[in-house]
Amino acid sequence: MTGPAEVRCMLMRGGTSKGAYFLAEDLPADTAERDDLLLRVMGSPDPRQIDGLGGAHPLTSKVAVVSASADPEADVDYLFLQVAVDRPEVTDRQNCGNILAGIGPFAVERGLVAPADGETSVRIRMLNTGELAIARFPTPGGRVDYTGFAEISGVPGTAAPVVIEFPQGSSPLLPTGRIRDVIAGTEVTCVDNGMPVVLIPAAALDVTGYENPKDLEENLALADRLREIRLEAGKLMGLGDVDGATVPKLTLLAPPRNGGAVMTRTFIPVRCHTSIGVLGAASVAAGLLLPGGVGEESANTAVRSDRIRVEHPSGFLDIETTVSAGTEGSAPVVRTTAVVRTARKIFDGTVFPRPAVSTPAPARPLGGNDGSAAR
Ligand code: NQM
Repeated sequence: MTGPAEVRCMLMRGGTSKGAYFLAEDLPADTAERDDLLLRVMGSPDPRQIDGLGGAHPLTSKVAVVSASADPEADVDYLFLQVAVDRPEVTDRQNCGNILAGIGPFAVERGLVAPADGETSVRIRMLNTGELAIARFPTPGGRVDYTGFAEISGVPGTAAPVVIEFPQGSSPLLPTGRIRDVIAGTEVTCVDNGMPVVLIPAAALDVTGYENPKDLEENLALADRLREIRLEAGKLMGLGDVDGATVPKLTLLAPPRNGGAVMTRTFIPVRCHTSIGVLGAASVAAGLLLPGGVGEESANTAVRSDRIRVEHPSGFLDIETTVSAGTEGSAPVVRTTAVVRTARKIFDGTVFPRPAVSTPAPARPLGGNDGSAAR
């Protein structure tokens, strides 16, 4: 596979993630060709991603593909692609609510959406799930203004707020049909409010839920238990064989420490998140709002209100969500979810992917001298 030698690309921070944003028309239409190109753009597979844009962690090895939408309910289509760091794999099996924060500004920057003078609202069809999101952000004088006073945990400083609303979705909130399941001997709640997540009381896995992410990642006994739960949960949640997949996520729950509703540690699904994903947090919040879930043992359910503060390793994320619990026999549904994020354009330009095939160099002495002068 060859593909283009250079591609127009914008590097953006979206929430607590960072990714390469592309117009769909700038990438190959063929999926295999596109994925091969993206691996070479990001520098995968390589644990350091030294020869590409990737930041050597799943949270900084992300791609957004954006185009004008043919759907009358949406302005743009957004496809999220997770580029694996140390495996040659690109997957569209999950969505990303953090990278989503950059989509509206990117759509304006690339001329897909005409900005208003003041604030612009962009309706985004998230192709990974088919659901809709509406993002609002400041555009004084018809230009995206990234500066402002919104603060989000996990990002230094402040920036302009991007307010994202998720109208009621269509996928079941409880994918197994039950508020609790026993999986691999552990009581869990499987929930999907935009991201499939398995909620697990940290204590059930012999950890506190307050450890730092690195220590949790190094706990091999924990990794084995999480893997066992994830593989079984994947089947019960209708996701099939999730070996090697990035979903479901696993969130350990512990009592809050800083006035929020719950403390979390989230595995995505092998590395431990340094904060928490947006849609992951939306699923945690919905799971806490439903009576009978495993959150009841660990969370402060007195803080059950429309705004749930989800604590995580680097601070907290506030999620506004309303859930109707479902009357006798009917399944619970989420009415709306909203969140504030920030985003920033880091660079806009041309990315030069690593060549498709590296040709072995002819053997010659160091220094570029082939020795012929000495002969
Ligand atoms: O849950 C990480 C992130 C995410 C996904 C992950 C996300 C979300 O923090 O909406 O944003 O769970 O892989 O970017």
